[in-house]
Amino acid sequence: MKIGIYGGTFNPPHLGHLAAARTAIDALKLDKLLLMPAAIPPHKMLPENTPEQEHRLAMAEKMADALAMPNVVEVSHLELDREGKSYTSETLEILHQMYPDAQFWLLMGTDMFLTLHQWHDSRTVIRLSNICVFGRTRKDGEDVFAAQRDFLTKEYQANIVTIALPDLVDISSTRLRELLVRGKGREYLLPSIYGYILMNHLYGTDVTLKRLELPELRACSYSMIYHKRVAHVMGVEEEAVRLAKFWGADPELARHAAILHDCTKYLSLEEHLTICDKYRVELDDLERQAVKLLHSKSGACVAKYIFGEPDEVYEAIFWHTTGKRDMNLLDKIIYIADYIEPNRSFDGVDEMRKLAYTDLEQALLLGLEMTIEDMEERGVPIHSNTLGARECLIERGTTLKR
Ligand code: DGI
Ligand code: FE
Ligand code: FE
Repeated sequence: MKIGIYGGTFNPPHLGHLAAARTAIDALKLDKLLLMPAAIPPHKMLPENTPEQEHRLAMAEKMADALAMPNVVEVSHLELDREGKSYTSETLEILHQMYPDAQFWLLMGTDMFLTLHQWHDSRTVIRLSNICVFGRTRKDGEDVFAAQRDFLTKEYQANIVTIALPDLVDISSTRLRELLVRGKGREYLLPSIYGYILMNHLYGTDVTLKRLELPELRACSYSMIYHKRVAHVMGVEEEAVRLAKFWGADPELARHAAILHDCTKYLSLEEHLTICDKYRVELDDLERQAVKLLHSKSGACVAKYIFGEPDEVYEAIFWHTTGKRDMNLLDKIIYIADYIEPNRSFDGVDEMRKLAYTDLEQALLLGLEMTIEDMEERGVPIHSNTLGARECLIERGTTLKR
């Protein structure tokens, strides 16, 4: 088994780190890549505005999630959990005990590589691990590496591989932190990490979360969900705006509701209940037990009270999972967009897509019928608002020609 170790302060992790991780996995054919956020010892000079460890860890987790290789990429707490300064030699010794048969690859940039012989117990480091060096800019080629590589190979019997990063994102964390204070730097970050920084006001980013510009609003929303759901949310945004323009609803309200509609999807039951209690949302017994039903309620609260969205957006998110009697145009659009966005594929999706642009009520009814059928098959209790939404349409003469 080949294990890569990518250590750093990840303060914050940026697209350069992401590209390096991806390239290393490919080039070295790694079976596992450990992202290893370093502990910053208390006596060391901290860079300005360094966030709490907990935040650096959360950001590293987001980077791992965005690499979308859950069986390969892992965030290791090994160095954060140890007191004080962590020596790489010690980390490697621990890892060797954890994975006795593994072959290790330590990933590092040029600067680190050029001082490798001066590290604490560098002989142990080189004995226990192979070395993989990233070229940071195109000019760091062979000529810069060559002397150090020859030296380490002769003196320490090091095994060294150098890889050039394609389309290199040339940014350092130091420079990025300077940009962030001045309200810049978004283009160097994963949206989910940028959003996390904004929502937690890290690195001196002091923006109010009410009425954000769209890229910032999207980033915040994506920071609250897993990477695998982002495409769905983007699809709902696209579909909701298209439907709003087609049916004469406000496309910007539709867009905002779509961007935020699933933002609390991954909260725990407890977290949903805390939010709903705080904002005095009345819940019935079924809702109190069903996380699936709660994310629309808590999501609506987050949209309104954290991001300052207007009531129309609150309502559309609030009803997007069950629907209800007397849905307004925007409510219907968000419900349907969620069902038919371009990434969805299920039996009947094409029919529903066609109806969405010919008869909105029929599209809605079809969605409700499919949900009810599906719930019945799975033996899940159907919420009275779902049934009410269907009843209301039928009472008003909507029928499905199936
Ligand atoms: O959040 P999404 O996955 O994009 O979609 P959604 O908000 O429509 O949530 C779908 C989930 O909600 C799905 O697992 C079924 C569940 N759901 C929808 N209507 C009802 C329901 N669950 C219960 N118990 N009762 C309902 O009436
Ligand atoms: Fe949802
Ligand atoms: Fe959704």
